[in-house]
Amino acid sequence: MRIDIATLFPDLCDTVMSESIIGRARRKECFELHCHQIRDYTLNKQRQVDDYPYGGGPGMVMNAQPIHDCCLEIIRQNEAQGLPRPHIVFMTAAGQPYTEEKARQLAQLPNLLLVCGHYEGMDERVIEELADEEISIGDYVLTGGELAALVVADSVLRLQPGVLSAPEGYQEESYWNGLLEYPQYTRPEVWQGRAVPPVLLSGHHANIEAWRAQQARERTRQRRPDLWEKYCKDRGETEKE
Ligand code: 6GU
Repeated sequence: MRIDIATLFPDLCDTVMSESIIGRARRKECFELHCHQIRDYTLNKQRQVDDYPYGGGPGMVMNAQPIHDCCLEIIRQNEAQGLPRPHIVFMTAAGQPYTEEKARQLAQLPNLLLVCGHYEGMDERVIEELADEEISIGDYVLTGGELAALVVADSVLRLQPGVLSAPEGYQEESYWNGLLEYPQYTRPEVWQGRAVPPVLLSGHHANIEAWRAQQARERTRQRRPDLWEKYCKDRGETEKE
């Protein structure tokens, strides 16, 4: 998979995507990631990327032109590599809420372009012109789309082959099956007077699996009644307890 990020902070995005699990997978070429400076596509002497909003009001609005020209160059680079025109996602607080289901959809694509703006917004016309969709990562306001784009890139790239060490690793995690994860423990067996649940030391794999499944359901019911209701509905209301 190839991901491109169009942003005013390409170095920030590049640094984040060069660390830890994603950074290692990038060096192994499990995927390709390119960060692009929108400011490089301005046509004015001051390299200004924003202007006052028509109709007045606080803050500035990003101009359509540099975003548009940056995206066209990225599309050209993708096509020169033999890839299709990338699926284009604009990161905006007004977008559709991001979920693991969406991550799994995006992970199937050969290429993806994430476009970051400021929270005051981008000129709506460049969104109309280019966006296949708008995504928000939650109901709170960020100063820019970069952290949101990095959340999307991380959650999509960890689903690519070779990125995680154990391919079954993510099957058991939160949101994969619609339940929260069961609690995990490692050495020592007793820490600060707290013992590991004895079943996990029993070596009885069927009992361990049953305990974990029960913990996952109980946690979801208590902590996330919204997820629990959906989980039960999806299973024909047979598992209410
Ligand atoms: Cl994608 N952008 C901004 N600026 N704020 C957000 C967001 C995106 N998602 C949640 N809040």
